[in-house]
Amino acid sequence: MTVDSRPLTEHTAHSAWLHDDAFAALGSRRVVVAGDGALTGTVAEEVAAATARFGGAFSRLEVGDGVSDAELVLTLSPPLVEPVETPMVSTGSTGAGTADESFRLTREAGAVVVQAASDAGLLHGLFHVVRLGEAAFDGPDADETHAPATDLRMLDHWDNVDVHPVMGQVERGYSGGSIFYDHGYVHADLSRVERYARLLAAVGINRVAINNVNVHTREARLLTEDLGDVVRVAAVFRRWGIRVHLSVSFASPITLGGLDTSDPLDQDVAHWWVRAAARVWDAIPDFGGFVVKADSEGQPGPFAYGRTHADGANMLAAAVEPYDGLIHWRAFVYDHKQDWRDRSTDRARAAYDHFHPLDGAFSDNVVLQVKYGPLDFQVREPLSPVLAAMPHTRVALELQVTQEYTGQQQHAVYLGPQWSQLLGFRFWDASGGEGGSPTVADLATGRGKAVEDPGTGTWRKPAGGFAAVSNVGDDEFWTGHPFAQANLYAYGRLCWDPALDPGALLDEWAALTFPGTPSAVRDALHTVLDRSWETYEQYTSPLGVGFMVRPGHHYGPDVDGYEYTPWGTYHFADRDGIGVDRTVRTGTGYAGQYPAPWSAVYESPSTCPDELLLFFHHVPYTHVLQSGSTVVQHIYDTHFDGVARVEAMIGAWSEVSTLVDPHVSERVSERLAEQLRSATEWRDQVNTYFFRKSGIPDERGRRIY
Ligand code: GCV
Repeated sequence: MTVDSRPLTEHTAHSAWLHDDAFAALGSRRVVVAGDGALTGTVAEEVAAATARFGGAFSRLEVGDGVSDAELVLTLSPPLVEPVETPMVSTGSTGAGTADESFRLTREAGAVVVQAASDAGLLHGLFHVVRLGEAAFDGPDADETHAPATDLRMLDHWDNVDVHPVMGQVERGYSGGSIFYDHGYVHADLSRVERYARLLAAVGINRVAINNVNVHTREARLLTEDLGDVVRVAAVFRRWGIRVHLSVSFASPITLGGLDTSDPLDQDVAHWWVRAAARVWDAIPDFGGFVVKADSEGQPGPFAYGRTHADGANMLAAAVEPYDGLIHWRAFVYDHKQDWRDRSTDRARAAYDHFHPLDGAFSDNVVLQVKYGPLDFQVREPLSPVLAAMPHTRVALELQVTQEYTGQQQHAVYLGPQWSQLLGFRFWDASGGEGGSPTVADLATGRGKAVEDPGTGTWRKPAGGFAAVSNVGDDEFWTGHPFAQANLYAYGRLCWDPALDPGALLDEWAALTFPGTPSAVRDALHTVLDRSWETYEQYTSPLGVGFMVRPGHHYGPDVDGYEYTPWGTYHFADRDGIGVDRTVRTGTGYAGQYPAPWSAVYESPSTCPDELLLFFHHVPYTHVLQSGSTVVQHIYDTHFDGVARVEAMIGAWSEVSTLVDPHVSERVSERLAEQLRSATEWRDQVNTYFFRKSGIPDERGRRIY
């Protein structure tokens, strides 16, 4: 195809967490890079640039050459140091041809050796040293092995090649245009993609799907006649150890191949996919695989032919299997044309109802990609029960870095604490303690303890990994709100190690992004971001009930916006009460999709955690929460408090805003002002709505309209 010759952007992209000064410690040392492999070349280029900038010395040697006076050696095996007694931690390989990405760091009297079995591991080791800064060299003697929790650490882009008439260039994108596409073309200049790939490599991401899961006519052609563009993009990511995936339409044999069916059990259809896969891997030997959104929100799928989702996924899996390819099959399947009058249909039940019966039926190279909650990336939802209900299926946890329902990168909302909480959730233990049962992170990575469930027996899950929707665009700061960079950073780091502390990740991000800034700035960042997820929850929809957003674009409040629509996202507020009865006893039965003890905990309003009460129960406004407050008073209190907290965020930021780059400062201040306006709108609409519905005044007599 032809390429667009217009320049990508008129401005320079922000350095994000790869500020030049973040390389000062490494760049001022005598550094040796030893070994071959393409990514070792990338490591060498990084080191050469840093040492040139900061006055250090760089040499590139063969493995085994003498390195006597080096302060840092980055080398492929065979080892330059004695082997450790304990073997390198296994990554729990998930197949799909991913190299061992682990690395070993030893430090003796200030001399550091990073040693890896693969060049990918060496690249991760390099960025580990960058993150540590001076501490890499100053620390006590050490011998550590670092390995990712999972081989599958993926970002999905919902970018369209063509500008979609409603969703634009990037569906749910809040950061300008696409870094890949511009009005029907792939950018001629992919330098922005190269910078992005470098940023992703520095946080450990190793797979990227480059087009929207809603695959429109134009985007479908990436699989066939426009494959050359994918080849170009893949070449850029390859230099950074990242494999490219494509979202494909299940109807491709019809729309691209001219067949009259895409029935997964039809031989011609299967052959069409075999040939399509052969062409893709012939052009891109390290291609990752396909992502599929089927029978969901209008996307075609196997249901049209009376086939199951296992039939659909396995047919594609067979086509990509010879190349170690993967099929990421999304579990986001529900009826988006339901009748709001019908209270027995519950969208939250849908994924479990569709997929639980298929456990064990999927091929080994199918990864079922499950959104963290049963609805749709709300600020608060319970964990999807599908994660616990498929012992024999590889299940990936899907998160949303792009802030569709969490402030659209106008609001400062640091999602690290939310993800950390989700990853640490234990389906078989409600004590909140360390427990003997696996966490969600264990289920996604296939590591950790085996599950002991009376319903399903004892099992250890095969690894599925992580996927998330990217928040990046061609905006100067990549992410619209400069602080939204912290979300992308935290996502990558949590994929590598789900046990990392989100507060510590914020410090890491800030130190790399704003090196040398006074501690007052870091303190202000914590004041603004540490509790920002909770703050956003306070001034938006209450107690886990969700939505209440403006239909379509999903920004700002509209309490009844989705109440009488076919989308299945209702709050059922009337003059007496609010919430969705999802109990087994009187409701939709959704609570019964959880294993014990959570099925029982969620079933009763007296044990259901306050923050999820309205997700599981319809209760009177006077219902007393575990906190001691009534539901309606809780709504008033949290909404007033949420806005007060945004005011405090603005106060904290204004004290330090002159200490940071004026560019950043100006953008942050502008967004915080919008956050306050929007939070105030949320507060007033939500409080007024419930005051008018219930007739119950605020016990503190604050202004409600
Ligand atoms: C890509 C939500 C979003 C849609 C998105 C969908 C999905 O419904 O609003 O824009 O479509 O999720 O995850 O497929």
